[in-house]
Amino acid sequence: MTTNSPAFASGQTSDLIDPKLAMGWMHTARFLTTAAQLHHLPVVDVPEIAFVGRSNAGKSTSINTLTQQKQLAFASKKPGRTQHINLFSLGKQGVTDAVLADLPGYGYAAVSRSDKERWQRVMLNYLMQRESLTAVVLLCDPRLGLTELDEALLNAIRPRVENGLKFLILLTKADKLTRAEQAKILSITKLNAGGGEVRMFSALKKQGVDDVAQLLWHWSHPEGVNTGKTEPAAVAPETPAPTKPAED
Ligand SMILES: Nc1nc2c(ncn2[C@@H]2O[C@H](COP(=O)(O)OP(=O)(O)OP(=O)(O)O)[C@@H](O)[C@H]2O)c(=O)[nH]1
Ligand SMILES: [Mg+2]
Repeated sequence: MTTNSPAFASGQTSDLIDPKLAMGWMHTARFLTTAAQLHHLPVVDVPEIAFVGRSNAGKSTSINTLTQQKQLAFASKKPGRTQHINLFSLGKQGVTDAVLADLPGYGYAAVSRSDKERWQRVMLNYLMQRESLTAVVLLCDPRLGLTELDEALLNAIRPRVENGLKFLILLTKADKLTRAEQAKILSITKLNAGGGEVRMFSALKKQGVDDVAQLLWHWSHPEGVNTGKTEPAAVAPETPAPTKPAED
């Protein structure tokens, strides 16, 4: 299993950013904009990392945990909470050097068929066409494993993965499993990950948080730790950005 990040590819741990710095970088996250459709999103020319997965898998919660902010993304016990693509900017001193995207979940039974189809279309368009998309984090509840829709998503992004799109399968809610169960599902998922990274994660126990922050930092800074350079902000909204997330 490899990533395209020099540090991860070479396995030289000295090349890795200090997890504290990676966490500090994640903490800079701020709301950028929200959109119901791909063509309403601003053009972004910094790396964009999308959080995708089944409804209720823990996408919004993991964004809040990674960014150490309680309510940046809307999380809820009720599945189907996120209904827009919500973008968050990352970068120190207000200089955006990456964007996180929180996407609505799929597979929520109580949604009407037409809504489901509309969302699957918006999501697939986003995953296949969004130019700034450089990495996908697929969240999966390990008690359910990779579902048919997760597999369909992995198939849809495969051509982009072959062209360098990175992906991470994040096994969420690790706190619901014993250590032995975690080890087992981790090794099974790694076998099926097809070139992607796999990590266990618990928002409740803060498990895997530093490690994922470090990975996302390296994915967003392929030039590495030593240069530390940040390009100027590169976000050009096509439409005026609303000041707060739409009700979702
Ligand atoms: N025990 C436990 N519960 C979690 C964890 N992460 C998320 N949850 C819970 O799972 C539920 C769903 O979390 P969300 O983050 O809203 O899930 P989502 O994937 O964004 O859902 P949609 O927006 O509907 O697609 C909430 O009740 C969270 O508190 C975790 O690590 N451990
Ligand atoms: Mg959500």
